[in-house]
Amino acid sequence: MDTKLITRRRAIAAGVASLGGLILARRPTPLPPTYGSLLRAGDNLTYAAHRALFPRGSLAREYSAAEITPFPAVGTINPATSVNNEVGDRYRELQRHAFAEWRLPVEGRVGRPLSLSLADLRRFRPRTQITRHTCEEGWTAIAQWTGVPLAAVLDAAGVLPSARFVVFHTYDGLVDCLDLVDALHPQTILACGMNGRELPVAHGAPLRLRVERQIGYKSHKYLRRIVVADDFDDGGAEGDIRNGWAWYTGI
Ligand SMILES: Nc1nc2c(c(=O)[nH]1)N[C@H]1C(S)=C(S)[C@@H](COP(=O)(O)O)O[C@H]1N2
Ligand SMILES: [Mo]
Repeated sequence: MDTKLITRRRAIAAGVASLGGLILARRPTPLPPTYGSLLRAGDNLTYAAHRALFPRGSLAREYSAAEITPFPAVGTINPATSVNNEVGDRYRELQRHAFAEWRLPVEGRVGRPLSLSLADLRRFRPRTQITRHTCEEGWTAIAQWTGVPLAAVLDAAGVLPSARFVVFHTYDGLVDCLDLVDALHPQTILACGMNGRELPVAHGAPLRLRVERQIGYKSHKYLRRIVVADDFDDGGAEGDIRNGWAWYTGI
């Protein structure tokens, strides 16, 4: 009888371990490297405090359709307009065919590497959320986003137990990552729809990330590739930290 009880408990534990449990069962996430930057050392303090103090699944505020505002598309350059650049050329080609040939590799430390078309992504159970985007430049805007929870895609790919980060590569050359707390957060979605329409190129077509528990620049546009990794990767000292962008900007 005891054995039966244990078996049942194990079975329940195994079921739960597929998503949220993924985090709890793991070693703590290592702090990102500082590359000798004082700024990054300070960010690490904020990061450690947020992770220690705040509940993991707590949701960012969601709004009603009546609260949707105009939404600027600033600061980013359509990757197709960058010339003499292989990735930009590829984006231009994909855009010409309405992203029919666009595929999103989900690879790295996963049991089942994926290569997802937009049609594949639409087969996942969708999530729609109306949230406020906060740009580090001082403006905010509210929009409705429709997409697939990143957690569902990661679950389909089967994240290996040693993995700690999810790395994003974009068609405008960005490399950045999230820890698993933010990657598996229910409001972290891969969005292909904005305000009830297809995501426009200016806002990151065909697919962008929405990370509602961080400042707007973590919501990467023009997604090209997702890599599940054991180790931290944000493009290194030559990446965005060089320009003063913090890795963790929890709100
Ligand atoms: N690939 C990519 N994603 C990006 C950026 C970028 O330059 N490249 N800029 C970020 C910043 S600073 C902001 S404020 C938002 C802007 O999103 P929007 O163009 O939809 O307003 O995208 C974020 N995602
Ligand atoms: Mo921004």
